[in-house]
Amino acid sequence: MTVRLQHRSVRSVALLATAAMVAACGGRSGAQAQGGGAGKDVLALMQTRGLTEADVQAALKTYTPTGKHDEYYTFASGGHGGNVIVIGVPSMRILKYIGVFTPEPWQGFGYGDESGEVLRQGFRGGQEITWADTHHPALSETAGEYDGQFLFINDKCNPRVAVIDLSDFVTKQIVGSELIASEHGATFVTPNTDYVIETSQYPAPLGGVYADVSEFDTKYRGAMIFWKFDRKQGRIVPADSFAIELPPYMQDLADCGKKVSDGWVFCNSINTERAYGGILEGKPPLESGATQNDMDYLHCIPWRKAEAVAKAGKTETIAGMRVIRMQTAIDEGLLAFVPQPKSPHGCDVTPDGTGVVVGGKLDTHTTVYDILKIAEQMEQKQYVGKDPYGVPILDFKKSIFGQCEIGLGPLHTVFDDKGFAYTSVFIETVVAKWSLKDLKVVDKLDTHFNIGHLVAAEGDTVSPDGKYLIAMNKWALDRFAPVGPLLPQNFQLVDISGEKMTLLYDMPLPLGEPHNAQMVKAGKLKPIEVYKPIGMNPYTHAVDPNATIAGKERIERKADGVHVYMTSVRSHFTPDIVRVKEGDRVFLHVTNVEQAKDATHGLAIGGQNVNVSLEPGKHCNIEFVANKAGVFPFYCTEFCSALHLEMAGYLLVEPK
Ligand code: K7E
Ligand code: CUA
Repeated sequence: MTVRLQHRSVRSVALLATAAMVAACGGRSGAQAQGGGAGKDVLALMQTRGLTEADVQAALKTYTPTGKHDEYYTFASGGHGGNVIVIGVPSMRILKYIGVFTPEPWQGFGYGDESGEVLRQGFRGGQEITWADTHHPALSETAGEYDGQFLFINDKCNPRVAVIDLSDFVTKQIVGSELIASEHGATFVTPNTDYVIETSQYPAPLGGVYADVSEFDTKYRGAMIFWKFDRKQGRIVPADSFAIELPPYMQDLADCGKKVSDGWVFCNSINTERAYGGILEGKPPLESGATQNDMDYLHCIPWRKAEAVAKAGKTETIAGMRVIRMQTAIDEGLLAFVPQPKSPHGCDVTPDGTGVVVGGKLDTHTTVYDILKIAEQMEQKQYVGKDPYGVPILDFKKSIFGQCEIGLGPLHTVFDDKGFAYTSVFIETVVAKWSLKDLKVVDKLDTHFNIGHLVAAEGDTVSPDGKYLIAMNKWALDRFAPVGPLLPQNFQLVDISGEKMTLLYDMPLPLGEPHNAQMVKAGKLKPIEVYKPIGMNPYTHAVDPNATIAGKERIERKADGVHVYMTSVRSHFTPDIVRVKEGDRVFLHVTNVEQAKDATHGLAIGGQNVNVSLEPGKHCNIEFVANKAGVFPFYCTEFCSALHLEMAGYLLVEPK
């Protein structure tokens, strides 16, 4: 297809291109003359490639020349990949995959060293689990602002929460509770990251016990877990965490209050009908059973009050978790409901903390709840009814600011710096921009195609940046070259700095449904360049007691097996010959004694499923049993120097 450019548009593009060239040349002498020529070249290029003026503008807004860094990091969940994808904005270049719940070979995550311990923390009931359905990453916050220190992410399928340290972009901890059997409303942090919220989705008997589904109403429950985060240690402390028992509805998404509503957490829900399927047992399918009611319930929880109740010991321990039972929560005023229209989804607190925006998958409105009105009614116990479990219900009309007529199937909402909200509208497949002041839609942008979440620059903090938004679309359909029936997802970068939203870039994401993301100013992160001092263990944040000092390499036979104290440096391992006997347990204590940036080695051993990454200064402890006699070459997996191929050695396993 050829694109014909209007004369006027051709001229303005030439001007645009020229201006861009001049700007890029930094006004050096001759730039003007060169710019003119380049403008003509750009025009020719545009015509050959069939690009419009808008295309060129979009390209100029996203193109990031070699050596230049991006303005924002986006941390996207890897969906079924069970990992996190780090993306630069506006270039949309992938910067890193972070192994989280899934082994990640490139990072040596889960292949022989202590990273395997982290993965094992996430096994449930002795069951090895090496995948996850990651949904909602959350950056740590200080006073409601991203502070660039930690990232949390959940696993919907096997309810777990992971802690990633952004000083080295490594997953340090996985916690999970068998209190609940699945989750969705995670991870969301309180404004100072005191707690990481994780809320169940599909009700089940608490604590992993059995009860037939016919006992759904009496034995099945939901729960919201408050994982206590210790920022100094950079770890969640399960012993200081607690949960609140909830009715067996499907709790969906949550968000924490901020500023005036600091101390509150909200969670929308679906299936207050308590349907549970049973197609072959003469019951309607779950989906139709769960959509009978016109209203479900927004859960309103004053978490600081709940924390005090937990501290006062008014809890019961189930599956190792301190649980505030539902009746206690009701008696102590920790839980109230406000009706929510038609299969609600999304739960997003406004930047000033006064409102919480909820969409509705089968609705045409977003509803803005007024948190202060909710708090006041709960304070004065002004209830209009009770649910079957005795949870008080507030009046819908008395609890809202109002509603915005937005389009069919509004889901999630993020915010900018000018008082606008941006809502993903699933059925209509658009981003709708609307004013928080008068609840009117001012612009809509088509997405390609079905949009799920969307993320804006610092768009869920107390001070959003505006500028950029990414629509995370679940269907790519015709956007990319075909790759078989399983298509990539499509991340669309949108410029939201002007009155009208403009689409800038399509980025295929070749992983399963990467649900949500966080976008943070790049300058807020201060990642380390090398591990210091030499011998640092990333999992203990200390020099490892087994760190090997250059010149002190050795092999020692001890009661528990053969300990090899090894160093790596360009371009050799010391020792490079390791002799053990068949059946020996082998401990490799390997320190990369380099301190030069990017002087990374890897250590892979044939036949042992051992593969670690040794960034400069890092120490790792590898453990395996040499249960097969033979000769096993080991080598460095990073092309670290001209003699990288020579960076190798032998593990000799002598027969018994
Ligand atoms: Cu956050 Cu994908 Cu709207 Cu989960 S959601 S399903
Ligand atoms: Cu070290 Cu290659």
